[in-house]
Amino acid sequence: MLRTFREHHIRTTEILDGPWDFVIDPGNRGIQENWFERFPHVSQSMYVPACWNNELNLYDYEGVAWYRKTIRIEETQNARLIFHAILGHADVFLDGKHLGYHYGGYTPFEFIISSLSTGEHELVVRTDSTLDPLTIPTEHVDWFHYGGIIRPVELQRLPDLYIEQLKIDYELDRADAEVSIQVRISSLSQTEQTTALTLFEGGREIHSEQVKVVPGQTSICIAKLHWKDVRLWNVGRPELYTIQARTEDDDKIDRIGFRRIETRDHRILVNSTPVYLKGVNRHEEHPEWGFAFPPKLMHKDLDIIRELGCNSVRGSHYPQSPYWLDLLDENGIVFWSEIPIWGAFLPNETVNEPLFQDRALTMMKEMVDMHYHHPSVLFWSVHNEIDTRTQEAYEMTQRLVQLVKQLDTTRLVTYATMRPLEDILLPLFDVIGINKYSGWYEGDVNGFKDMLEQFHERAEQMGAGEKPVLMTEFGGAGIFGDIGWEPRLFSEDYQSQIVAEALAIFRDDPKVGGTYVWQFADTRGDLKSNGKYFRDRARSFNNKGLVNEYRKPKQAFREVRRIYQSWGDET
Ligand code: ADA
Repeated sequence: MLRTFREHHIRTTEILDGPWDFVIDPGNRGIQENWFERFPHVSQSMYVPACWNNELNLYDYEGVAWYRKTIRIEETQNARLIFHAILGHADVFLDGKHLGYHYGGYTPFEFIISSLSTGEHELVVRTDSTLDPLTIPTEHVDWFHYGGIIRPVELQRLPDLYIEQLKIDYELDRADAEVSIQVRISSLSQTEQTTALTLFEGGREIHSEQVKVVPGQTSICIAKLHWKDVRLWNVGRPELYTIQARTEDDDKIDRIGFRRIETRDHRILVNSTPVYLKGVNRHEEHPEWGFAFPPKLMHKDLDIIRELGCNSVRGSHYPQSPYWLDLLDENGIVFWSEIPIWGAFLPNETVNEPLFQDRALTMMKEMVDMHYHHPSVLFWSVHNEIDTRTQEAYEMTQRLVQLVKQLDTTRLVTYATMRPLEDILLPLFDVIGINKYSGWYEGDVNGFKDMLEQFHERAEQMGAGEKPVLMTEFGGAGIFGDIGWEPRLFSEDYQSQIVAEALAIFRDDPKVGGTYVWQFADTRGDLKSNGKYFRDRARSFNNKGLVNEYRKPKQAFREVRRIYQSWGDET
């Protein structure tokens, strides 16, 4: 399931999930040997979506792998082929012909194929999950290096005039909204065509016009509407609006929520009400599924997060599934969305590389496009823990922030810094996220007090003293089941003690506007027996979860639940 609601009532779509033919290519011979035309004798099948590392004998495999699926077309049609997410590099071939290349991991890409003929077609995908110094993330990253087609593949049937995009914007004046609905209608026809375009809100017609589209071109229609007394989307009290654009042969449905986001007095305001953000960091990962996280488990994560008393989730560290965001929209939970620049060991030379920067900009744009309509998204985050002391970091960040501001003027732009006392980027952002591990990687939990005091002073000096500060990471590891008489390192007792103490310190600081415990659930780490990083990850897991990888609660879960449930949403 891609979404919690139907995106089309008229357009027919087929989900190509299920077993695909699969072969790994450790020697990278496939291109030379034309595997896209002659797929090698199949050794196994691989379920799509999935991460191959979860299958037998492929746990460690990082590199090139090929997928093949035969599709049957009953009647010649125009088609839109969407890959909702493939990790790393992806080359797509149809009947031996290269359709295109995409680099990324957590965002969709697509191909339009006009007049796909009746009969069988062979779809081949070459993927490469290799991480290197210029990939995002780079090779040194604190999560397991999965590979595969991790979200569904969709084949849609398009009429000659099809809806390429539905984009909804609005401006709020109290509860009145100036709504602008933009529909792009593209032509795959040889002749000029005309269609009626009708817009509906919750089934009620709100606009209609005739649209002419020149062969091979796109017509852009913009409807400006004034809506009085809209129901606002609030934290914990969500209200959603479903909008459908319909032509004679096609349609597209999306959902929005009306809310205004601001910052004032170190707080995030939603519809003029300050909200204290009670959050967790959530990887969309599970030991049996990797990053191909099934919707059923998203419901479970949601239940646990609600039980914790959270009103916010940080999507660490990459764009998460639209289905997950739909659930957050429906439950009035705030989301922080970020791209996978994970920088703790990121060299400056990398930050400077044009290829790295281009990839980052593309990822940012694709993420904003994908999640644009979700009211739960309040923050776009451009990176995590890069070396924020350098001019190189400043320049790259400036480019990223500028791009986000061009794409979306309504949300807050942010990042997570691990060097709050030396960081030169503070003035670039609307909101500052701080990652710190006092009581775990450094000193005593009380170190947070000192750090925050110095940070506020420094922020003031840099002209960033008014910005809200969120504690975006803090915590410690507790191995599930290790409970004793005393709080030892790696015990559940120690973990719960430092998390509780840290929360009390942050809540006492009026300049801190919210907290995100690292982390929601234990996640598989990137352990290499010959590697120098992450050697403290017992069981090969990052054990700082409030629940373990199978979502069983640790003592820290109970402690955070007690604390979060005792705090109100407002400040
Ligand atoms: C960092 C990082 C997280 C995780 C954490 C930890 O702050 O952003 O992804 O690696 O440290 O557990 O050390």
